[in-house]
Amino acid sequence: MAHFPQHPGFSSVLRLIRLQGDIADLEIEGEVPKELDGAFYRVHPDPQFPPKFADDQFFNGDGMISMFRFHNGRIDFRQRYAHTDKWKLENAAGKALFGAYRNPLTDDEAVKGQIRGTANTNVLVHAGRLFAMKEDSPCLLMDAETLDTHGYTDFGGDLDIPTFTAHPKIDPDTGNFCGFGYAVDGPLTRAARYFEIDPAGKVVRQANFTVPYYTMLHDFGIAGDYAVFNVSPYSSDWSVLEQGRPHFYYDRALPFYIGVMRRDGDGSDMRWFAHEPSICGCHVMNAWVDGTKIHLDLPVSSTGSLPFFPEKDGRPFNPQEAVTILSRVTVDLASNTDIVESVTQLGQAPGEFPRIDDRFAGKPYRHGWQITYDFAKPYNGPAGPFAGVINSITHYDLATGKEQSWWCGPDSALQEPAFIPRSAQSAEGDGWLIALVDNHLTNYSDLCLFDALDVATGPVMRAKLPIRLRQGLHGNWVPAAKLTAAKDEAMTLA
Ligand code: V55
Ligand code: FE
Repeated sequence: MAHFPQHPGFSSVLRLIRLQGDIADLEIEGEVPKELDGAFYRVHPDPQFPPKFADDQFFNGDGMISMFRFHNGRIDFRQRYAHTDKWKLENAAGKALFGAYRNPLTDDEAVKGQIRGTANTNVLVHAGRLFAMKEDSPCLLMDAETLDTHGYTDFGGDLDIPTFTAHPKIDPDTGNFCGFGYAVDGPLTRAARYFEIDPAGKVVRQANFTVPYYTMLHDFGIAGDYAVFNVSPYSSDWSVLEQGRPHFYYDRALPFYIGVMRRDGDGSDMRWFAHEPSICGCHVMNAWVDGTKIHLDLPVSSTGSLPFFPEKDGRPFNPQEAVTILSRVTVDLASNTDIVESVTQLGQAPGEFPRIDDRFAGKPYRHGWQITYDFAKPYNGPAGPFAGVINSITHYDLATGKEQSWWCGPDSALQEPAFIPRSAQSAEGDGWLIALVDNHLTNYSDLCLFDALDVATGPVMRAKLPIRLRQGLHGNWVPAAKLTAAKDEAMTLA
């Protein structure tokens, strides 16, 4: 008999799903473009068992992976749990054994030393496998078609670090998976490693570096030959874990840093550019090289935007200061001071979950999209975390400065979009945007397609699910060529 916590983190809008299954040929409103052959994967946290602590964090839930397979003008849906080591151990015990988010001190004695990962943050196909990713643990490999779990990998022993990234960038020229791990010398350590994994699954580059202070190194950018990291003041220390407080606190006394290093080096060239007073960035839209300058485009706020991680000095969460605005942070490699050159506002509509046409990762680019928050719009659904403001999708034309938005209506909320090119050769931005729209009144989700350069018109197709998916994190579109080609040379499993 499962008794989940009776508070807004687990009930109402955030009620758990825990449903694994298949639906062949989803009901469609409009038309599924015939040429669309591939799959959209996304993930949400969905605790398998009632958590050990009633105040368990959203980020601590077990990863539930959804696949929408597009082919021949139809869409098939599949949903499975990522069978992490944690999921399997708890499944066998019939209850939660691991404790609080990123706090190994709260785990049952029986699971001490086991991999704590939940694979709940991002999913992407590379080298013929679905990578299910969480930044505190290694890469979990799953079957891209069946969603069966193979298990954690260290890439044939080549990647000997305990953590992986949930925000890789695929180099559009080499096809390399570019990523990093942080806290690689153990929890709360400043040691980090950059790496690249080629399209066959071989680790081809590794470079060690040290972050200026322990931080949530959640996302990064590639900019041509460089890797670019943003260090924002989410930090922690052992006293926090010993006292059972949330893993991260927001320390306004710490500077904001941009780190730049060559992707083909050993990390010893890493240069940190500081900015004070600090700002906070989380997800990266893109980065690119402009002569001696590097631009990193990302939504930033003047304090941390995650309300469940407290301010270190105890002050209450300030929603105004936490609003994130798309901005451009510029550093100059020719400068002889280690100071960020400028932070300029790029967008008007506040938002997060930035996306681009991924064929332009690390290059000069024109088009970006985000979920945006239109605070002026009404909301009819039940109250709760995330409810009411995750209500619009905005296209940012960075060449003209124009923005256009679509509001999902008073009953619904949005999940992170992804871009699908019309064809491999089509121009930047020519294609579709794909995103889940969750209706909080009917409790159904629609997977929607938009004309990516005309989002204001609204969905051109809706695939209708008979359930509402839980608010999720990240996902990606994978063209069929990558699903089938990769299968032939699937990497050696650990
Ligand atoms: C984030 C999300 C995480 C996590 C650390 O959005 C940072 C930021 C879903 O899990 O573990
Ligand atoms: Fe993220």
